[in-house]
Amino acid sequence: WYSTKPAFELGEKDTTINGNKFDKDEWTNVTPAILSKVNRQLHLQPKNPISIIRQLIESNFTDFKTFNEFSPVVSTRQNFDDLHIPVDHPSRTKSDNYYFNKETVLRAHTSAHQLQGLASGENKFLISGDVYRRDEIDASHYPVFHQIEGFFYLDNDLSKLSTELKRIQDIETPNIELVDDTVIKPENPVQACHSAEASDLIAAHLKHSINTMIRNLFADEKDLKVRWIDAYFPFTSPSWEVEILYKGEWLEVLGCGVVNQKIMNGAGLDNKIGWAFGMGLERLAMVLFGIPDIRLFWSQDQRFIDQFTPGKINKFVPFSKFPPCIKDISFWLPEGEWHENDFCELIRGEAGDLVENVQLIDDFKHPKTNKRSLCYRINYRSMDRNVTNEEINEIQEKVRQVVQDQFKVELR
Ligand code: FA5
Ligand code: MG
Repeated sequence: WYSTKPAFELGEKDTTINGNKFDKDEWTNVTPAILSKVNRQLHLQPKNPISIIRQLIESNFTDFKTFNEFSPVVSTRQNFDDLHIPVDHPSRTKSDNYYFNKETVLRAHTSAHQLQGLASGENKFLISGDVYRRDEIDASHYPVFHQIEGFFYLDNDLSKLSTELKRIQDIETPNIELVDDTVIKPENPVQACHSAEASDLIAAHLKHSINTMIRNLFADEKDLKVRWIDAYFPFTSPSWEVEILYKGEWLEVLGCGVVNQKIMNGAGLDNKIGWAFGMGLERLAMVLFGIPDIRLFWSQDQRFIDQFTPGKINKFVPFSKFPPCIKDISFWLPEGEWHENDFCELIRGEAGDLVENVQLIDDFKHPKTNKRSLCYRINYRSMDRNVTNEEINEIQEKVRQVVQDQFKVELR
């Protein structure tokens, strides 16, 4: 589709996104590269693997209401405060998030919409969407990815909880190797306001629901191993993460837990008890479709998109990659802190999707002056065409300029 107005505009004093204007302040750090992704909505493009996975998950959670069109532009209240994330929590920092201003941010997780889901009055719902985090650059990290949130609650009543647990346990599912040796411990406790029995029942319901979903999704994968580990989130307790063994490495796919009762009470649901999970769709899609690079999901190349069919999981057949262009940059650091995320972000600002990965290849401290020197290797490559050395040199020159200006480094 085409729109006559640009979806976003970065002005001197404010930023406009889909018709809404936000004043800039010292928190503003959204970039054109990131804002250009906001309307892509891969989770709603029927032939994109992200959307195919979303639908398969939705069909696994029968009777769950689905919300897939909440705007990714949210208040810091929605993204943090509503979830009882402490004011000084590191997940709030400017180096981890994309802020329009002090009060408005691109959501960093679908949990930002838990209260909206609760306000709908539904007791079982799923929320999917694009989420944004400033992060490193490589084959499995991209500043935009997709999550699906699950939320379920019930009367805090032991007999109702047991009946409901029994109901879902009676549904048959394929078998896979699944390890869960987590036990309740002081570092990952039952909430003081919950009885151990009720918390255990809702946790068993959560774990069974997630294990069933994973078993169904991965029914055709050979030798799949899944494990549960303890975790921490300010908005759940106890909390866990689920990991999948993929190509010899444990890949974290979701976080979950028993919902912080303050969230339930805040929504007027004092006599209910609930669970929630948040799962990354790219990680699942990479395993299930055999997609080697997270940037491929964004490819507009027909050789990518035409390989997929709604409702179906099939292995991706790689098409020839265009050659990379590799450039190094080294510099002496000034005094003070060095944030790699800010550096990566700056490169992305200049190179957009042409940057495939950024890797620290040398970290050297001068024995006499104590000055630290870093060397990064930047791998440039296009998903859809050949890049020329001239155009990459031009980008690299800009990167050098901006790195020098912004971080006051001394280029070598
Ligand atoms: C969260 O985002 C919590 N909101 C999840 C949650 C929801 C917990 C509800 C409890 C209750 P976390 O930051 O761990 O947690 O991210 C959840 C999942 O998103 C990860 O397990 C992973 O699958 C995916 N994910 C996180 N960061 C990235 C990334 N940079 N690239 C791709 N996927 C990612
Ligand atoms: Mg995590």
